[in-house]
Amino acid sequence: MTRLKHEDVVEIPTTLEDYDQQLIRKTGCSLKELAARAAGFHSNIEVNHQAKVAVVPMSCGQGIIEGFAESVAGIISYLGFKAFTTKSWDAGGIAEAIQEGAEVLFMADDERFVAVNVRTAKVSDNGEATGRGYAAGLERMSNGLEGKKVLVLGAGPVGVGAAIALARFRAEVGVYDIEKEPRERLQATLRKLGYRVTIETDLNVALNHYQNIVDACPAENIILLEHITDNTRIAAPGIPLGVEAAGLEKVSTRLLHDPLHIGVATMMFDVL
Ligand code: 2YG
Repeated sequence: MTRLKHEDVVEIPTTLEDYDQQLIRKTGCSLKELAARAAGFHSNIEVNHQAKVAVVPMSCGQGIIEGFAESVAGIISYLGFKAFTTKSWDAGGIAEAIQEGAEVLFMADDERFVAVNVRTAKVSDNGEATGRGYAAGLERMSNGLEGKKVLVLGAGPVGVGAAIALARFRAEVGVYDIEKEPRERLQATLRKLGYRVTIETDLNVALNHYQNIVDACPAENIILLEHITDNTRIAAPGIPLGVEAAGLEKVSTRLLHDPLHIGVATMMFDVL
């Protein structure tokens, strides 16, 4: 689980418009359209924008990340909802959120980042939602994934969320993880859902073989310039980015990567 830093989030609220324009150029979808699609909405006209959303800072564990709650609220407000960060933290913040009439609460400690709808009891987890949101982004960027091979790097919660969504898009899913156990667990999870997954045991061979990649692992400099072709498309929720600097120029228009946007937006539509 990567812990974001202040510098990862500090500029989010003031760069949302630019971010969205880039996302539209790459996927043909705005953040709102992509997240609604990932959450199973067919068009976002069914959306109740009246939902009041509270983001509650949590001081436990390694503590508050300055700017984190503000960035989460900024993304949710940008989607058209009424979002605010509570003045109090932890239990006081949860009480304040309820007293202010919030229907949805977002909060993150060091283990989980969740959205909960206090009226419907719907819950969305950032890891799974991020994987599903990025899979939807790759599907749009690729104009459909049916029959296409997609490599998932990293079999953690984000990779599992992505693999399930990719299988639902009828992609041919391969998974690589540096450890044997997580990739076999991912394969078993998908098998239970009726999907086949190919386990890749050699990263370099896999990266030379797949053109569509979901980079859901925290490793840096694993996707190299030599692995990138004119048809390579990368959805990279993993932090830090796994594409080496020399490869960025070549893949930039076919690369999705953000610290919070797609995951938070997908969580919001999940709990509506
Ligand atoms: O409330 C706060 O400010 C802190 N308790 C937030 C701590 C968040 C820790 N988790 C992470 O930084 C990431 N797992 C968040 C999601 C990253 C998505 N790619």
